[in-house]
Amino acid sequence: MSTPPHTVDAFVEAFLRELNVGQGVSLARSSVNDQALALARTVRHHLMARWLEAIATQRRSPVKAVGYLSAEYLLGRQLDNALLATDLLDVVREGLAACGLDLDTLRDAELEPGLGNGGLGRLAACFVDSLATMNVPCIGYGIRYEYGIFRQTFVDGRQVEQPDTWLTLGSPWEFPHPESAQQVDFAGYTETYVDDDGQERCRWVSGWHVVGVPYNYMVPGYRNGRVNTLRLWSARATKEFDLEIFNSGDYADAVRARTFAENITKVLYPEDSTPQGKELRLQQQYFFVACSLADYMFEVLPRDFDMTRLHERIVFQLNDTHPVIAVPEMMRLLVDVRKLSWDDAWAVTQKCFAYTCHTLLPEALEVWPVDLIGRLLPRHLEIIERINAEFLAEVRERFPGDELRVRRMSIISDYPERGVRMAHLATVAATKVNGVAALHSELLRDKVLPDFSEMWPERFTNVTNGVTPRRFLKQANPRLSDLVTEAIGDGWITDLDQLQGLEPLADDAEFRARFRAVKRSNKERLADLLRRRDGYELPVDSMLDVMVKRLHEYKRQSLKLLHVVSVYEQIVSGRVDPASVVPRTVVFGAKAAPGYRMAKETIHAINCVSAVVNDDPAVKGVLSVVFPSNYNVTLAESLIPAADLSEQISLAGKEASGTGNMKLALNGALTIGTDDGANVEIRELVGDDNFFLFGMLEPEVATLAEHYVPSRCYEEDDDLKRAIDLLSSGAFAGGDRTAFEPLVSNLLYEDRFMALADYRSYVDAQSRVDAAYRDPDAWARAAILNVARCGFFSSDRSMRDYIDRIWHTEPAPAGE
Ligand code: OX2
Repeated sequence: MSTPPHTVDAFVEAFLRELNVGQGVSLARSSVNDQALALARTVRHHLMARWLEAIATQRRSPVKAVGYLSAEYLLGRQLDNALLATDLLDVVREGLAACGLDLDTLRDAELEPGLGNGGLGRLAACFVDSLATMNVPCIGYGIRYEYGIFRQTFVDGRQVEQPDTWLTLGSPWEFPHPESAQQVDFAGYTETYVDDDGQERCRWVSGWHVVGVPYNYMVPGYRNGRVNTLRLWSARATKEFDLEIFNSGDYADAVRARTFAENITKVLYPEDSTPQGKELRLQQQYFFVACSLADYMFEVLPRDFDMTRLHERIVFQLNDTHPVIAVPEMMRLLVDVRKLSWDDAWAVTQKCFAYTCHTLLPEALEVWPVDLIGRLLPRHLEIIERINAEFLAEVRERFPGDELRVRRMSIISDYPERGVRMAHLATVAATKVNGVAALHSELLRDKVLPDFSEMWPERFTNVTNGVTPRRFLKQANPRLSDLVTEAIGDGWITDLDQLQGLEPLADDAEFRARFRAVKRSNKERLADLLRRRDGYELPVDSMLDVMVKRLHEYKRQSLKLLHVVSVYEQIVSGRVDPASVVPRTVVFGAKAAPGYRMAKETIHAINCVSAVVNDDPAVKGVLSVVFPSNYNVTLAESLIPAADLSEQISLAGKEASGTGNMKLALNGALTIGTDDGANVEIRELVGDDNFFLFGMLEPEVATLAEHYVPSRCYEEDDDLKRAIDLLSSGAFAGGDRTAFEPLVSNLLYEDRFMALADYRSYVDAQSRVDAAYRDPDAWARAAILNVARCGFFSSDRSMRDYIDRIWHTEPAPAGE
């Protein structure tokens, strides 16, 4: 198979053929959706030959691959990415115009696959992009959720969730392979038997099973001809279910059984950072890792492969604890199915896994009840118990008499109920354990898993997160991209450190003027979008102050809201002359987990404040608050390039890394931030003069936590008191004094994430922001330096670090 020619004529011909033959419509009668599907199919032809080549090579070549195991991939739209990778943008635009069609309209018809919640899923998408661009063989394994992250709407300012029906209009980017389906067992019991060699062995007699059908997605490298694979699994009922339906007197019941099986991949759990203790979630986790391991070990590798050498061919990266059940599953496959000895199997398993932890919040470390695992995966529980017994024996040998330590480290906890601590299991099984930013890795080592790091210091490492410069600079910000390329060439697209070449231009007045013009035009583009999409009027002359991320108390959207209310209160009370205020537009973008009450209260409060502020002539032209609904990757791509100020205000020690912080800085926003997550590294790199630091440091947080009384902050700070009083007064809720009661009481009497303690420092830092923004040229200089110094945050660099510190894999150009 060959790649079609890169010409407008060839494109038009292929596109019309796809429309006629693929969609079965003429151009004249085609809908936008027909056109978008035909376009996607035409573009994917350009990747197909290389993809097939990469898949064939993978099976032939002895090069070690990465198996990225992630329950989430927040991919974003596929068309733009494919156009970028194939360099087809101009050809396609021209070809469509020749057919009387507009590329942007077709682009907007694509519903992004939102198969992730936030940072963790988007990180996985950036990583697979980088590995393809770096020619590293990788298969991304995950779940093809029928419904991705919910679509957020607002009704009376409150979040209402709608199902994300991303598959209904057709999904031209996926390739189902039912012939490669895998069977996945659940429940039942285990028994011992004597095998042909007279050996006593164990087997699992399952209670029910489903099949996993793989859907392949292309992961194109940037103009390097490589296309890796993302393999997402979808659950189907087995034939037996059909038979049951056929034989059953109770048809409805039998159909219900079928639905039950297919429910496994029905919906993404809309949680971020905290696990949902749901049986279905454990089923999802086991389902996708069982499919993935069997796929790689028995389909990709030759059938007779010597499994004691498995680690020479694959390393599975565990993206947080969600896929950790893969550890006992590999042991089961090696011991029960491939008949390796326990010790041989454990030796190879330990070399095949590495574990990334993405959190510090204790409640986010998954613990599955022993009863549940025993019921759903009885053989796995036995395997986990044996791994634990051998591990604890090792602990006792190393630290004799220290039974408290043994209890702390045990994979199986006793209290509050018997549970399997998945982070412990992962740490025991992995070659390496990494955190996702320097500070996070340090805290992970010293505070979350201190006993483990004492026992195995060499096992712990850091890899700071990164973001793909293809999607988040080249594609999302074409104007800045062009300006950068004109200045330093286009090598930065695959070697982001080259942005350093911009550094001297920060002192070039003409370059600064052009940089400012780019920002302004990005704001205009955003203003157009928000006008059409949400009916907002975005004042393009004001400072665009952006806080986009999942809604979580530790991220402290409420602190940002207090700042907004303070500014508003000072103006309407007459204490501050509006003419002296630097005009700002505050943009929020955030989804709350549907069951997370305080997060939803915060959304409601932001929307209520927004409605009043935007309508009040007293602050017109000075302060506005916009909160477009349904923040997702597509919206991020318009918002981030327009931002002036990036809000990264989590309580120190709580945000593992953050990646929005990197995207915003890379697009020339200055950060106002705490000393948390990757903010620490951003500040180190861009310099204190180009970053607005505020708030307690992590050790201060730890100390204050022992005696924190939030209401004291309220009593002692007049501005804070006025802001909270105004919030409680009903002024933002049509006179209803109870509207924000849960939020306000939470802040005053609990404030687990110490928003009130950091308020003064935060508003003072915001005054420094205002002062700096008054000099637009100096601001532009600082913004350019942010761009120039953020090359480190490329996910290509993250991948290099994983390769050097963890995987020890090599690039393998496709076709070799
Ligand atoms: C997120 C973390 O909260 C965020 O700090 C980090 O940047 C991102 O993962 C990627 O590493 N669920 N989501 C996260 O952690 C968990 C658990």
